[in-house]
Amino acid sequence: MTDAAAIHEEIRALVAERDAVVLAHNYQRPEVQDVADFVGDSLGLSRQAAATDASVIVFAGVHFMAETAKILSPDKTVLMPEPRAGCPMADMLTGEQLAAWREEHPGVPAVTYVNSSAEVKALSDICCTSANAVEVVRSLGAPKVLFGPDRNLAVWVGQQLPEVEIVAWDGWCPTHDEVSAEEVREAMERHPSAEVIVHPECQPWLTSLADAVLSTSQMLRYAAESAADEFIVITEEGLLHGLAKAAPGKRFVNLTPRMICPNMKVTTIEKVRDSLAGMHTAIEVDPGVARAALGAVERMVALG
Ligand code: CIZ
Ligand code: SF4
Repeated sequence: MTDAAAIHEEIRALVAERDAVVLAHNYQRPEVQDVADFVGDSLGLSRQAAATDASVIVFAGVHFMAETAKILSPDKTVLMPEPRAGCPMADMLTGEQLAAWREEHPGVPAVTYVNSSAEVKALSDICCTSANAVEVVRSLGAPKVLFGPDRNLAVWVGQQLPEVEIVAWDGWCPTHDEVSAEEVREAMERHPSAEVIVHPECQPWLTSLADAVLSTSQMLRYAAESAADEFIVITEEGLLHGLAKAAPGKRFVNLTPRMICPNMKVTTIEKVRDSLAGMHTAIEVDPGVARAALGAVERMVALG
């Protein structure tokens, strides 16, 4: 048995012993995805966290995702194998900043990307993910909305809904924002018949040349259903593992150098095992903040 297979066995035994469920994000290391009960995007994993009967949720992802699981399931123990896994974009908008921003725009609803802290969610009218941002903003029927923290997703949503004035916070994802035009041009020259699929956290020049702008869950579906058999995939490289499973036999080209979110890679199978064995690190959210944040998350989940 390989080392990885032995650790997988240890993890599965601990999962049963602890009455746990392991949730892994689409950007996690392949061997972490392979040991999880569910792999998905933050919306899908939030749904799993809300629906599970297990008493312990082990969250292989970044901090805001584990916090969202705790907000949805306050009575469960939510463990992060590597609690230092943060999201730099989420740190770009603080609760204090959002409160001040809202004061500058009285009466304007605030839509917050789930890539944000519990404090920020608690001060928001509704959350969204990259999979449902357009639908969420449309559902408000408002002529103007504040949208944070991702400026690129804000522009993308505004292009889909020209009737809504989107006021964007100036945050961004370092992994998706820093793709160079040269890399994309070279990949397109090397693979002229490939479809270009781009995540909406990328800059507008890049989403405007895409064949499709999609969240990770949408990319998995799209690749399986499209008539094309080759794709240039412009999102965090962890998704390539899921794409190969979702559309076997198709070819997926990542950019060089590869797009990697360092925070998504700090969780390893060894850390997943150790967190279950030692029951650490439990994520806590202040109950008052969690109650207020739950409203914004539930309004999003209720949209379907
Ligand atoms: O919503 C998510 O999980 C993220 C961060 C990306 C995506 O498109 O799925
Ligand atoms: Fe945050 Fe970007 Fe990493 Fe996602 S890929 S967790 S948005 S830094």
